Parts: sequence; structure tokens; C-alpha cells
Amino acid sequence: MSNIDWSTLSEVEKIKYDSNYLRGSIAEGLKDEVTGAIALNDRQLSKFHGIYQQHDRDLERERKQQLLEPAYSFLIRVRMPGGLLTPAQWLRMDELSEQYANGTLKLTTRQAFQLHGVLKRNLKTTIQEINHSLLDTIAACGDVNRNVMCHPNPSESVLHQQLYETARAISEHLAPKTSAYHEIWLDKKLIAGGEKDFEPIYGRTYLPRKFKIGLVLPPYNDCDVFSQDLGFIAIVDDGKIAGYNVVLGGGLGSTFGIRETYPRLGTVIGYCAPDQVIEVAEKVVVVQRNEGNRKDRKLARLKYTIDRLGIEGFVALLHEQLSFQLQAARSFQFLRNGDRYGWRKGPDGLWNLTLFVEGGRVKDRDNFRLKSALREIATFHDGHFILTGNQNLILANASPATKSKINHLLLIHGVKPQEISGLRSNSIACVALNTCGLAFAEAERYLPALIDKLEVLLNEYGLFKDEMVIRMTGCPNGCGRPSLAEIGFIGKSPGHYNLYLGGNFTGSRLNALYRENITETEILDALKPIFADYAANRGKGEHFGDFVVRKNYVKTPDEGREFVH
Ligand code: SRM
Ligand code: SF4
Repeated sequence: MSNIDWSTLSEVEKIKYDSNYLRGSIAEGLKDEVTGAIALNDRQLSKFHGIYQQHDRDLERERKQQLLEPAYSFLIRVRMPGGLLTPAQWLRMDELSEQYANGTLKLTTRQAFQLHGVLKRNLKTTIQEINHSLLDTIAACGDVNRNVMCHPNPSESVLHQQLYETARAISEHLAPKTSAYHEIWLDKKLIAGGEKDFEPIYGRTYLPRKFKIGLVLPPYNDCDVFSQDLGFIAIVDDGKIAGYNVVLGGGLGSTFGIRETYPRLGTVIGYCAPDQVIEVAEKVVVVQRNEGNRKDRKLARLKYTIDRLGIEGFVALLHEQLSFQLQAARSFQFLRNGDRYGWRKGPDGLWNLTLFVEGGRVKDRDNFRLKSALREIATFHDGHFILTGNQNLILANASPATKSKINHLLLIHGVKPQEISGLRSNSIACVALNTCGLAFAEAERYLPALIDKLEVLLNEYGLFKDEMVIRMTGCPNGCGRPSLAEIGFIGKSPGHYNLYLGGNFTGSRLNALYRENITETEILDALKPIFADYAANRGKGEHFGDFVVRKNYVKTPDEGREFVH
């Protein structure tokens, strides 16, 4: 019997504590054929296994009227550090999406896959198949370290491989060690009572909240390093990674009406050598495990721990854990975030094609048969598939012969290198409706149509090719990282959005609220005169986000705590 006073802790803490290292009653619940759902407590635990229970929100009302339970299904998130997978793995994921999910593959903002619409009766088989293809879903969600992101493009640096291997090593090191996943999903032998299980880093109640890590290689901030709980900025000397600046306490989620919640940019706290990265990652996790808020989940992320203790206070605790002192941070410069499209030849002579995937949704649409094209390409591609942190895809490390075959295949499936506006090519939309249970408004299903209308305005002012970062989410949780966008939208209610302006092109400034709770017509009316002003009065090379700040359309917050929802 524990003498823990549970009244001082959030409910989820007890669920984790009682779960026998993430087992709960998940295995039993899967066998219950009466409902398409799993037990309430298991919904929390299943996240650690990479699974979310959802229901089709488009069918909510109809099902209620018919006195039916909601149309339950599950989201499965596949963890892939650095977003890298083989063509064979792509093919398998494609097959599983057709066989057990809704026929689409979702490329996420954290370089992972999601399958949506998997029914309870197919969960186990789908997860087993994912594991057979040497991918897994453990720790894709839950109060643990999530998919580790890293700079995705081998053509931009010989150092991509080193960065990728570091991301993988961190991911392995921080993966939960419980055997619950293998027992429940892969039918591995049960450890009697689970008493031999042990989580050397996390302990029995894991972290107070989710934890995210990303690595970037300047001048590209393509993983939005300042949005990560823990970021590493590679510092290159003489063509080699000499070490990493350490960035702490980024996070973008907030809740309307709760002022104590806010997006926060990570703070650069120092520098470490490449062989110290794992220790830094582990010890930051340990300090957050010990100090994070376990009473109020809304205030449990690392960013709030840091603001409560003060950055110096947190770093002092970190240094108590580390076997070395961090050195002074080194200088670095970012030129942009987002991805760069088209074919690029890598330093190894191999070719890399970055493809824009709108909303990260891989599917066939009329004559634009992206999913079919990629399926065929996966049968002969001699390199890798790499998911970017911006919901896009890189067909990586292709030989010259494969490059021509890829071009041919894309063309016959209607995936033509088309003229995409600078706005669309820098767009991100979170999933939102119809699967996300937290969405107040559309995002993925609506942003493309809004961009169509904004493009008309941009064309009018000769701005069609100008790159601008635009991001939309269906709620303030921040899954599409909208608070870093030059033009950000956060859903308030169906058809209504808050409009934020003034993030910058390098992803290192929070934006600020410009208009609250507005409709599409109001959005277009609000942006039209600013586009006109920008076209007429911008400085040379001045990005849109910098322009709106210089012209006082908004005053961006100096720190997260000042962010107004
Ligand atoms: Fe997220 C919750 C989708 C990246 C902040 N996120 C959710 C859930 C699971 C809704 C839920 O809890 O029921 C969404 C599932 C929707 C669906 O139907 O698929 C969801 N998040 C996503 C994805 C798929 C968005 C996308 O369109 O790509 C991204 C999956 C990433 C991955 O592969 O792991 C995704 N989520 C993010 C990011 C961006 C990032 O990590 O770079 C953020 C902001 C950064 C951060 O964490 O601060 C983010 N998601 C959240 C939050 C707010 C956390 C907070 O601190 O307040 C929630 C809600 C929560 O945790 O309670 C959330
Ligand atoms: Fe859902 Fe909100 Fe995340 Fe969008 S931002 S996927 S609406 S939780």
C-alpha cells in the first residue's frame, strides 16, 4: 500500500501508478465485443502504446439520434525517429492503411505516420503488422518522450546521417522499458504480475506530461527547435558537428480562458559535446520527472516547470544531475523554417526529392493520385522515404536511374511539379475534424480552400511566389505550431478563428493576436489591406512577419507569459 496522498495529484497519476507499468485492463478490453470502445482508464494508458480512441465527429448527431454509441475507432501513431523508413516499410504502411484504416496515410508535424479509423477488433493485428515491418508505436504518445525529430534532408548536408543517428539513439535511450507493449500487442510471454518491470528513467508514474525533442542543423530550423521541450542546435566546425546548443522549455499548447497557459519558446541554456547529448536528454527528463506539476495537467509541461523555477533554477538542478557542466552557448543563425521543394543532389551524388503533401494527407484525389504513385515508387526506390516535420515527404537517396523512374511515375499519376504559391508551400494544418476530439473548428479540411482565396489576393498584389508561413489549427493545443506562423489561425468555433500575425520566417518569434473569432469573409477583409501595404512598402527581402511587426499591426510578446489567446 502506498501512502501517497492522491488528492494532491491529477487523476492520470493514479491511473499510471495503478497500471502495472502501462498494462491496465487494455488486454481484457480488446476482447470485449459489446462496445467499440475501451475502458476510460485504458484510454489514458493506450496513448503510451501509440493509440488514441476517437469517434467520427461528423456522425456524432446522427448516431445520438439513433441511440447508438459514437462511431468509435482508433488512431494509431507510428514512431519513427527522424521520419526515416525504407520503401518496404512505406509499402506495408500503405497496405495497412487500406486494409484496416480509412485508406489514407497522415504524415504528422513530428515526422511520424498516423492511421485513422482503425476499429477495435483490428487494433492488435494492425499493431502486430506494424511491428513485423520493424516499426513500432510505443511512446508515440503518452507522458513520455515522443518521436524524436531531426533535420530531414540528406541533400542539404553530409551531416544528416550523423544527426539522424543521434535522434535514433536518444529515442532508444528514452523509450519506456516496460514489457507491457510486447505482452499486449505482440503476445510475448507475460512477466508474472509484471513485478520485474522497472523504468530506470521514468519510474512508475512516468513523466507529468508529454515530452518532445528535436534536433536541427542551421541555417534550417525545419523542426521548429524553439517549440520543443528539449532542442539541440548542431554547431558545425570544419564540416563536422562539434557539439550542440541546448534549448529548453519550448511548447505551444494553451487553453482558451486559462491565462496561466501559454505557448513558450525554448531558451538556449548552453552547449554540449556530441557524446554528451544522451546524458543531457536523460537528465533534463529526470529533472522534469522530479519537478513537473503532477496536480494540474494543464500546467505540467516542462515550459511551466521552467517558468516556475526560473531558468537559472532549472539549470542548477540539471547541473546537479549532470556529470559535467554545460559550456557557454555558441552562435548560430537560422535562415528559415519549413521545407525546400524539388530535386536536390546530395553530397554523395544521390538525389532527394521533397514533395509538398497538403495537410500531410497521402491519398488519391481525382487525377492527383499521390498515394498510388508513392505505392509504385516504393516497389523500385533504392533509397529511403523521409517524413519532414512539416507534414511533407522526401524521396531520399535515389540513384540517377531511379530519379528518372520516379519522375515518370509521378507524371503518369498526375503529380506534376505544379506552381504552388509561396503561401501554400509553407502551410501546415492540423488534423482537427472529423477525427480530433478536441477540435472546435476545421483545419486540414478547410485551410486549402482558404488558401485558394488568399491566393487570389496575393496574385492581385504580385505576391503569389512570396514565401509566407501560414498555419491553422482547430483548437489552441498547437499541433500545427500556429503560434510560430507569420499568419496563424486557431479555431474558436465552427467557421470562426482567431487570427495571429507576426511570427517570423525562422520560427524564432511568437506571433500575436490580431483579430478574434472571425469568419472567412472577415479574414479576407483583414488580410487584404495588409497584403497591399506589404506589396507596396516592404523593405528589400523583408518577410511578411517582420513587416507586420515593423508596421505595428501587432506587438509580439517578449515571452510566452505575455501571449494573449
Ligand atoms: Fe497534437 C493532442 C494531433 C503535433 C500539441 N494532437 C493531440 C490529439 C492526439 C488529440 C487528443 O489528445 O485527443 C490530436 C489527434 C488528432 C487526430 O485525429 O489525428 C493531435 N498533434 C497531432 C498531429 C497529428 C497534428 C498533425 O496534423 O500533424 C501531430 C502529431 C505529432 C506526432 O507525430 O507525434 C501533433 N501536438 C503536436 C504539436 C507540434 C509538435 O509537436 O511539433 C504540438 C505543439 C507542441 C507542443 O507539444 O507544445 C501538439 N497535441 C498537442 C496538445 C497540447 C499539449 C499542451 O502542452 O498543452 C494536445 C492536447 C493534450 O496533450 O492534452 C494534443
Ligand atoms: Fe486537434 Fe487541436 Fe491538435 Fe488540431 S490542434 S489536432 S484540433 S488537438
